[in-house]
Amino acid sequence: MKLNAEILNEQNRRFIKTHEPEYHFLADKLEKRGVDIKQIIEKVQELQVAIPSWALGAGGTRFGRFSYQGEPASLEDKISDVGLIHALTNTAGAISLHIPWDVPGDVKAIKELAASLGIEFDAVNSNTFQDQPNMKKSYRFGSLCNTDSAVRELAIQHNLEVIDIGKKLGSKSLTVWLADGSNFPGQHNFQEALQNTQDSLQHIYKSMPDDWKLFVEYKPYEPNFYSTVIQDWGTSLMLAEACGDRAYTLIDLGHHLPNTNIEQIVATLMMKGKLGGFHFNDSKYGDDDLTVGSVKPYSLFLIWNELVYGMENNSNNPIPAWMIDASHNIKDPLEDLLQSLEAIQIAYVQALLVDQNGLREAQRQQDVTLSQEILQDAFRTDVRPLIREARLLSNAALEPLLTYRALNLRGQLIKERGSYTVASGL
Ligand SMILES: [Mn+2]
Repeated sequence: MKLNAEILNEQNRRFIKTHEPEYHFLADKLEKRGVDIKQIIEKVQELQVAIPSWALGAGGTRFGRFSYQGEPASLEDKISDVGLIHALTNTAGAISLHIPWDVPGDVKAIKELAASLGIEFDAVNSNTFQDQPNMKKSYRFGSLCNTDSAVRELAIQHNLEVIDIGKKLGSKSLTVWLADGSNFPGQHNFQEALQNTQDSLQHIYKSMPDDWKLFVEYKPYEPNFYSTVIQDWGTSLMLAEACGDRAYTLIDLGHHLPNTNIEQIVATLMMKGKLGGFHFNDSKYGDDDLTVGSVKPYSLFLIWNELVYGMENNSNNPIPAWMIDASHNIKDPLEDLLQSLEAIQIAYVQALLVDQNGLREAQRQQDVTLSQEILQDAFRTDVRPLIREARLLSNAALEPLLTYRALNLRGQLIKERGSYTVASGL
């Protein structure tokens, strides 16, 4: 199924009368303050967030999984779902594949399909957190950290295969997230596990093409509950530095202990030029993988504020590879992603509205109250008319979620794919 501009234009006509006065009111107000509206709209149009192939089916928990009807059963279906989201939002122009869940059969056909929908292949993700059929050794006690060199070798070879698949598709980066860790005190020799992991990552790094980046993701706990080998940003940064210039830390918003100051981690890594990848989601307690912005929108704004500051001031840091890493288990996955994309854009635009000069001056004057006011003024601005305008100018939907529902796109997917499909890997 494919959406064309004609269908979207027809839908947009329903909303244009409400949109226009709202947009002009906000644009006038901001322009009077010296905000360059055109530049902000261009930035919104440029922002592209990769959709991971595992977020297109309903996610599960360790207690069970409830399938969602019309789920994508193949890689082609997954790409076509991202195509729908991209057509509605003009913000999801990339897909991030999980190997071995999404090994492409016909590479040429897959590339053509993606190109026809304006979709690029972002970072490829390796999987050494579960055993695959007919494996000679098991990842039960870890992969890159394992005390058994044969298991480490297996995990390294898997990563090299993932790089090979990515090369064929046009990906330029590899994301490594390890489940490696221990469940009980005494299970691991911490130093040996870390050393093995560093040696393994260096091997993978040296095998990457010269124009590729390696993203090292961290997580404090789960699936192991006593220790994780790459538990925090400091460990990830240390490993990235041990690998080389093209190895970076990847922040996943859900991979922190409660109340961690994530915006400060963003600032620290960007100052060092080492923030390479970014996974969006939201959480209340742990790695909950909830819809972006659904629980802590002010935190998301403060994080974006540091991301914007870093993008403007740290030319040594590449523009991070953006991805949504959430997959909810009871919502329509596509509706969930539309909500997440909107939340990302809202926080981004609010951060762009922060009066940076005023804030620097207030900080120099040690005016704590004014500094807070400047941030909160941006956060309390309803920026949705600017985002709608950006979508309108990109021939996308003024109201992606309402349009998705009005066109009964889920109903059409169910008709096409049936009620009982299950996405690969889930
Ligand atoms: Mn992640």
